[in-house]
Amino acid sequence: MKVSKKRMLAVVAALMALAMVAAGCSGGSKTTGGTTEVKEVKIGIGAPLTAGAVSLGKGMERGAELAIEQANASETVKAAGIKFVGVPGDDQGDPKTGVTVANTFASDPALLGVMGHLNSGVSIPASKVYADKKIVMVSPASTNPALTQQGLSSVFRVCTTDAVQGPAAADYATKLLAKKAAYVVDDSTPYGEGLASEFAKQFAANGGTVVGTAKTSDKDTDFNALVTKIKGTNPDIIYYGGIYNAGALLAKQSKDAGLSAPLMGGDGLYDAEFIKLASAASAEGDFATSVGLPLDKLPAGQEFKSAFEAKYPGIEIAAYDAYSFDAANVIIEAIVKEAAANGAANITSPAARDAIIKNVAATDMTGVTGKVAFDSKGDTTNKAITLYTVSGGKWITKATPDAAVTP
Ligand code: ABU
Repeated sequence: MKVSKKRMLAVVAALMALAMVAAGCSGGSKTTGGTTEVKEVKIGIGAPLTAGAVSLGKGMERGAELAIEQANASETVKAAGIKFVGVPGDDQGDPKTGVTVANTFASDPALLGVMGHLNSGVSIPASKVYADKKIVMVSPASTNPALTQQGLSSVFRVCTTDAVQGPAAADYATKLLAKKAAYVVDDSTPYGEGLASEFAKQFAANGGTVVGTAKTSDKDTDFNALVTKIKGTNPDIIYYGGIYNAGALLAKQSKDAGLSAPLMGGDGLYDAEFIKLASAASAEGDFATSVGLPLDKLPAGQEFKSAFEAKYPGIEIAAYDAYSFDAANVIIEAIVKEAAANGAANITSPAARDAIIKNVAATDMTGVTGKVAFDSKGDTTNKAITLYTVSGGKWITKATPDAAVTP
């Protein structure tokens, strides 16, 4: 991926030049006895890697590692006297494990930023740990609004929130798909509850009827009793707030029971594993929204795909790989800018940590996912939501926000 990377590095190079003039110094690196010292800076990669939404979590790791590899190969980062190291932390999609991972990250003085986490239920408690240690956190994927409503200046996300995704899904359901009767289920996680509730409000506001609601668990595997209940209400769509692991089983069991209403959910369903777990036949015609635009609609999408395929041959790009690439680059850019201004040797100081957080807040970058910038709470200014559907065993784009969402 060269274009957006080039743009990012050009900005950093210009900032470095300005900073060097202002500081009257020769750059971020320090030369001792003819040897240039390189400061190792760590970026935590917090994601579910062995349990929970592993397919999405592994994608986050891939995206961040690609950004780190490209940064380390760039002359700008070398000149700043920095070498980045990605440190994976397996939160297993579990809030308690996530806090343990956060504390491990926070105990490392060389760790200055965290690209993560995936699950809002993990990101919210972990973000407090990072805030205490002035570690900047950029989530590529946690969409529950509460994450950025805590008043923590170190917390950011490059994905939009479920206050945008839920209503957008309801608009697609009512205005594009002409659905009138929704049965709304959530998995009792902060993500699932918030998303389902935002969907239900907007579905009703658009004139639809919520014919029933149910709460499940993200660990549930048997939905047969619920499916019988849903069948009795005759919905023309089932909305599920939750992740693909359980969502796929609900999709399968509802189709097995003869329900023709498609399942619709959010970005937590938008993964190839959903189709694999449900079976292509059961998932056919189901829907998921996800944040942003599809890669093929983004100017730097093809270049990202080429770089991705070169590093990870044969691996499919998942929903949050590109967002994780951009989130990691936001952190990298902020650190390089500070190293250029005040020297790599000081980069782990409390003052540098404050400056890195401020640099992230001021991000104005063209990433793979589009323009990357934050509002005063740390939320992205990119609020696009795309609708996908399963067709022939694959997710395909059904509608993008630039197309009119009208019947
Ligand atoms: N946004 C999908 C990932 C799950 C979450 O936000 O909790």
